[in-house]
Order: sequence, then structure tokens, then C-alpha cells
Amino acid sequence: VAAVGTRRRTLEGWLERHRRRTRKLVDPLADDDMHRQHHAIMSPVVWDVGHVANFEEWWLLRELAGRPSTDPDLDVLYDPVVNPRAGRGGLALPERREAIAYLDAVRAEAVEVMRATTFDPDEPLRRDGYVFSMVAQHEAQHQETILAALDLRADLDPYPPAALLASHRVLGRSVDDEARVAVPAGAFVMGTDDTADAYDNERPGHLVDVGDFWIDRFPVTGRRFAAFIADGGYARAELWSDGGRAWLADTGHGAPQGWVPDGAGGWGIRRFGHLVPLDPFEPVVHVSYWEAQAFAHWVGGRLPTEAEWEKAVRWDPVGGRSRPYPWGDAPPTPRHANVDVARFGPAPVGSLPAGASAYGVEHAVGDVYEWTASEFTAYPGFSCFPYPEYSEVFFDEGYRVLRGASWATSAAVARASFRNWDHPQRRQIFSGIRVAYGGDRGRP
Ligand code: AVJ
Ligand code: FE
Repeated sequence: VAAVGTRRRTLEGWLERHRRRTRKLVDPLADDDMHRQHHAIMSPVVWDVGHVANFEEWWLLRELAGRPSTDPDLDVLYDPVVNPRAGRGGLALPERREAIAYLDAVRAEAVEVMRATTFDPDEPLRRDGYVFSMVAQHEAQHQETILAALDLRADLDPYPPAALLASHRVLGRSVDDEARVAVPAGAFVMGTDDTADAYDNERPGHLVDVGDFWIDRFPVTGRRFAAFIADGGYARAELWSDGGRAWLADTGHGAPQGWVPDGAGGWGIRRFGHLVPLDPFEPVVHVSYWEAQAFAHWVGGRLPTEAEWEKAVRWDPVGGRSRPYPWGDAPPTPRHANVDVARFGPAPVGSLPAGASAYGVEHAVGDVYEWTASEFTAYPGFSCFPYPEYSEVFFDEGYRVLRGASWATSAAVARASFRNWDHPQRRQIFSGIRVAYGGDRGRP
């Protein structure tokens, strides 16, 4: 880990940049759109904003600096366990002006606390500034949640259409979007012992034996997914598991979230209220675990286990170590990964060759999260830190793990060891697919 001064500047930069991004995402919303609960599975945006402030207050002002609570009522209002998502639309939420003022007030004090805190190596919250990293990552994750909530709406277009395509460098590299890479059998180090940035659920690093398998070089593209639909994929019961068939019967879905027939046999995509033509080489996004699994069966494969995914993406067989990022040790640049809301959607496959892993897997971090076959469980030797409500309460509850990161993920979160999770029926997050083949697991 970097020298204390450098690390402090890095963390200050994250806090500042993340706050700027929060404002960039919420400022264009009308007051009513800040308060309305757009969907039962998502929070009113103003709740996310206030909760971000309250989380920062709790960890930086109270835990670290021992200051009293600003307002005990806010501690209750913004407690995600006391007030689960479905009921947040009925809460007495503050005006957006008050929520933003709360953010600003907490941050002003947090900056002082940051300057006065020593990164004491004997105190796990302070060591390497862990708690500041955690607070910055928390805000970043809620930005993704806000974006997912807004992307569910057809009637709201808060961001200009140019933002959907802007700024991310896209190379015109033509590639085979069905290419696969081989990963030979052998043990690798899953997870990490990092205590500066990683969440408790990513630790400890531990050896896992993995048999040989093949995996897609790229996330599944819109072109491939459209071919699945055209082949009757949603109607072919044999491609779907029991859970998948129940989900189909329950929802009646016949295409990914946001896909709209274009009237000429093709598809358009509704993205943040704008209708855009389907880019055939963009990774498909907004699919459930069940759709990912059925697609994998359609191409004669299966979803990778979490261990297979991680080995293909992080293991460096020459160096004999797992890397922080697919390409090595350096954090993402726009040449490596489509993260940080550089554009409001995934980038076409083949546009990021510098981001390849040792085995040749591309677009693994950024663009879309990728469903794995694995349930969210603790690694052997797991130890809860610093609070059970981040990871521990979600273990063994039927959540499936998604790996990688999306276009909306902050570079501060987009480690290759990062684990995301959601219910298998959900597709509001920026979820996509990467298929595995062969190996000793066969088709589940
Ligand atoms: C890791 C994305 C599943 O949003 O439920 C935010 C992140 N945890 N605040 C979630 C999180 C606490 C978490 N996910
Ligand atoms: Fe949270």
C-alpha cells in the first residue's frame, strides 16, 4: 500500500469525485422524481441520498471521531434494516434541499476528521484509511442503485441523449463475439488478503482447485441474445430450469428489460428514457439469472462458478498469483475498462483489448456484471468486518453472485475480487452474461 500521504490524497480524491458524481446524477431530477418510489424494489432517490449522508456520519463522525448523532430520527429513517426497500416510499422523507444540506454538513466535518485522523496500523478501521475507502465505495454503490432505479422508468429522461454515447473511447476492432478461451485445470488463489479496500466477503485469499473449462472471451452481446430470442429461446422449456420456468410463468417476460421491438423484426433499447437502436456488439444488460442460465444452455454451455470466473479473470499462471485487476496491478484507465459512468451503457466488445486477463478474457471488469452459478456464501476463514449488515446477513439466503463491475461502477469498487449479489429473479441491476463450457461440472 502507498505511503500515508499519497493514500490520504487518493482517498480525498475518491470522496470528492464520488460526491461530484452524486450531484451530477441527482441534480437533473425534478423534485417529484426525487421523492417518488419508482418501483417497489428500489428506494426513492432522496432516501439513497440521505442514507449516504447518514452512513458517512455514522462511520466518520461518530465511530471515528466520537461525535454525537445529528438527529436520532434520521438514524432510524436511513437504517436499511429497520426500513426495507418496499416501504421506503411511505416514509416521511425530507425535502431534497434538506437531504443535500445533510450531505454537505456531514462532508464538511468528515473532511476535518480525515485530516486529523492517523492511519493507525493497529486499528483496522484506520489502517490504510480503510473506513474512508469504505465510505467512498458505499456512496459509489448507491450511485449505481440510483441509476438502476431510474433505468426502470420509461417516462423519465433526466440525462441528455449524448450522455448515452459520450466520451468513452470505442475502438473499431472487429472481433468474433463467440470466441472462447481455455483455462487449464489447477489450483488458484480465490479472494484476497487486502485490508485497505476489499470488503470482508472478499477475504481471505484461499486456494481453490478448479478443473479445466472454457469460457467466453467477451460478455454475451445483444446480437447473440437477439438470436436466442429469434430461435424461440423464451418458449423452449427444455432450456429453462425449474426456477427459470417459474420465473417465466410469473413475469411473462420475453426479452431483457428495456428491449422494445423496432417494428422491423429487430430491437431497440430503452435506456434512461431514450430509445436507442440495439448495438449488436454491445453486451446484453438487464437480464435475470434465469435468462442468463437459459441462454447458456442454448449455446451448449452453463454459467461459470464464481471460482471459475475469478480464475479466468485474475489468475496469472506465470507469476503464480491472483491480480487485483484482470490486466495487472494498476487501476483502470479508459483503455482498460468501461467504468465510472464514462458512458451510460456498456461498450461494444473488442473495444478494450488492453483490459484482457492472462487467459485472454476481455471486458470482465466494467460494462456489465456477470451472473455466476454460485450462491452468495462466506469464504472459508471469513471474519465479519466491520459490520454484519454489509455481507454476513446475506450469506446462504439464496442470492446469486455476480462478478466483475458495470459501466456504472466506480473504479474505486471495480476490483476483480469484488463480489456483487442479487436475487436470481432480479434484472434492474446492470447484469449480463458470460458463458462457460465443459469441465467437470457439466450442465447443472
Ligand atoms: C453489494 C450492491 C448488493 O446495494 O444491497 C449498499 C451494496 N450495501 N449499502 C446493496 C450496499 C450497503 C449492496 N450490494
Ligand atoms: Fe447502503
